[in-house]
Formats: sequence, C-alpha cells, structure tokens
Amino acid sequence: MIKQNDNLKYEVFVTDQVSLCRRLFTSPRFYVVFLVVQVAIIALVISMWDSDSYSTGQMVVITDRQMQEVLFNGTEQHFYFTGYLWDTTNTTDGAHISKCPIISPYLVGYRKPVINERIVWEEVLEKYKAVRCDSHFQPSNCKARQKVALIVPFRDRYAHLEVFLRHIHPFLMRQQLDYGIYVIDLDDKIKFNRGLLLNVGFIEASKEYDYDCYIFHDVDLLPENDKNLYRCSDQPRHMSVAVDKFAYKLPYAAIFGGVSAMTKDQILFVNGFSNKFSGWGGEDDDMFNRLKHHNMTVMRSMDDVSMYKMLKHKQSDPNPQRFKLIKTGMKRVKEDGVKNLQYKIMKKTEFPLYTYIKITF
Ligand code: NGS
Repeated sequence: MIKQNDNLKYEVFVTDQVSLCRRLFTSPRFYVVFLVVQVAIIALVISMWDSDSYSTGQMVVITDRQMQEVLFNGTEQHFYFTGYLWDTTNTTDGAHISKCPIISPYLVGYRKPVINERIVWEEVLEKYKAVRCDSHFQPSNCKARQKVALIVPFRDRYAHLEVFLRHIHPFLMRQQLDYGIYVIDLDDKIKFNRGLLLNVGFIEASKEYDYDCYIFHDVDLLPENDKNLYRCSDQPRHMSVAVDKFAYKLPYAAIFGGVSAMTKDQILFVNGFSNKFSGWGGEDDDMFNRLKHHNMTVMRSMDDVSMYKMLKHKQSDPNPQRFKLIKTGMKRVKEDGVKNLQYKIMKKTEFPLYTYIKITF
C-alpha cells in the first residue's frame, strides 16, 4: 500500500516536471532569455580575448595602448594622464624656454633600420635642432619632457656599438629628448654580468645628471618605429615587445630583457637588478620577479610600435646556475642589488657620442 502510494507520488512528480519543461520550451520568453544569456557570454569571451591585459601569476601585464592611442590619434583635450608626462600647458622654465610639444614634429613612424647608414653628425644636429650639453644631448629650441639615460651593458661588440649609435642618436633626437648614453663595460677577466652592469650604469648616470628615466638597452637591438617613445611611465615598462628574431612575437609573458625602462624610484624600490647572474640569461627574469614581489605592473606598448631589429651575433654561453638563482632570488632582494654594489672604475671616457665606463672589483 505504502509502495503504491510512493509510485503514485513519483508519477505525479514526473508528470509535473514534463509539463513544466514543455511549458518552458514552448514559451517565447524562454527563448528571449536564452538568447540574451548567450549574447552576454559571447560578449564576455570576446572582451577577454581582445583585452590588453593578461595575468602571469599575481602580476598583471598591460599594454600602454591607451597611452599611444591618445598620443597619436587623440585630441588635445584628452591629454589628462599622470600630470608631468602628459600636461599640455606650454609652461616656461627658468631659462624661458617652452616645453617641447607632446608629439614631436620630427617623428616618422616605422622606418627599417639601415645597418650601414652614413651619418654627418652636424647635419643630424641641425636637422633635429639638438645640441650636446656636457655628457647629454638636448633639444636646442624647447625643454624636453623627460631626461633619459640609456644604459648599455657592453662587452667587446664595437661593430654593434657603431651601428647602434648611428641609429639611436637620430631616433632619440626625433623624440626631442634630453638624453645621455652610458656604455658600461666589465674587466675582461670577469665573466659578463648584465644585471650588475645595469646597476653600475644607473648609479654612474645618476651622479652625472638628474635623469627622470633609465632605459636599460642591449646594444644589438635597434628600434624600428620612433613612435615607441623612450620615456618612463608610472609603472616599469618592457619595451622590446616585438623583436624580428622572435618573428615579432613576445617569446613569453614574463620577459623583461632586451629594452626596459624604469624611473629612479622604481629602481630603488626593487633594489635594482641582482648582481649574481654571471654569464648569459636570467637577470631579467629575476627583475620581473622583483617587480611582481613588489606588486608592480609591467607596461608594454602595442607590438606594431615596439618593433626591434636584432643584430646578428653568436649566442653567449648560458649561465648554468641561472634557474637556481631565479628560484631563490626573492630571498636576496634586500641585500643583492644597487644598495650593496661595490666596484672600482678602471676607465671612464666621455666620447662625443657616449660615456664609456669600465669597471672592476
Ligand atoms: C630567456 C632568458 C632571458 C632572456 C630571454 C631572451 O630564456 O634572460 O631568453 O633572450 N632566461 C633564461 O635563460 C632563464 S634573447 O634571445 O633575447 O637574448 O632575456
């Protein structure tokens, strides 16, 4: 009796469910809701796909697409980014010289680097209204919006240095920057150490001039588009996003090598680069971890702007210890960096186009 009663209840339940489903599927309201939900899901997927942001662990990497778009496609009233970089007021300084325009009139956009281009320096200075002042170059007719030090770690690649200088000077002059170039070399007896040389460059350039921005730049990378602005932002920037060697694609999301830009505060905040990476590789990955460890965000430009040609060279010997060092890196952040760095200057020469510094311990 009890059993029969249960069966009856079950049958009533099933019948209810079937009629509910039937009513649902025949109701036009159901299809409208179904359609709206589908459209919302598709829109969400597209927006995530198209997004400029992606996450690597806790760290968000965003492009400065917005910055570039406003700079080159926007109108004047939209220039309300972070104060000092983007203000449009043509104020005058003590020397009564007005600020350079936000967009330099000399920019040409994409231009394939010409390796053996001959240059008459006087003509270049005249064309872009630039002058040399102590160890740096600056526009002669306006006040640059940022003072930028290019720090180039160096070992015995004079052929590359020559090509690099011929390319980078006119490039930086077209951006109307106040800039100095520091080529930092290491005693030949000591294994090459990119991170350590970048730290030395930062310290030495800071002694010479009140730079706003430090660009760590490999000598074999030539920027192809002068809309790739050599300026710092309120977060560290990785600039060599699209290199021809990697088919103009970012090789991996956490890369911070090649060309990167940081302000003095950003560098000091993370204690600069590690000094422990002797030989090739890993010091930039360690820097990425330092930025992540300090909850900073890496900015990247659009890859059609941040295109680079890499000059051909023999691959250096990788440091077999690099992965172990990266793994243990965050334990050493406080005592391994610019703060503890000790070195002696073996040679310092101010050449017309760059300052050369060779160090030892
Ligand atoms: C990674 C290196 C980075 C280097 C990057 C690109 O493998 O230091 O390649 O190098 N990391 C490690 O080895 C752990 S490149 O081909 O541009 O010279 O920056």
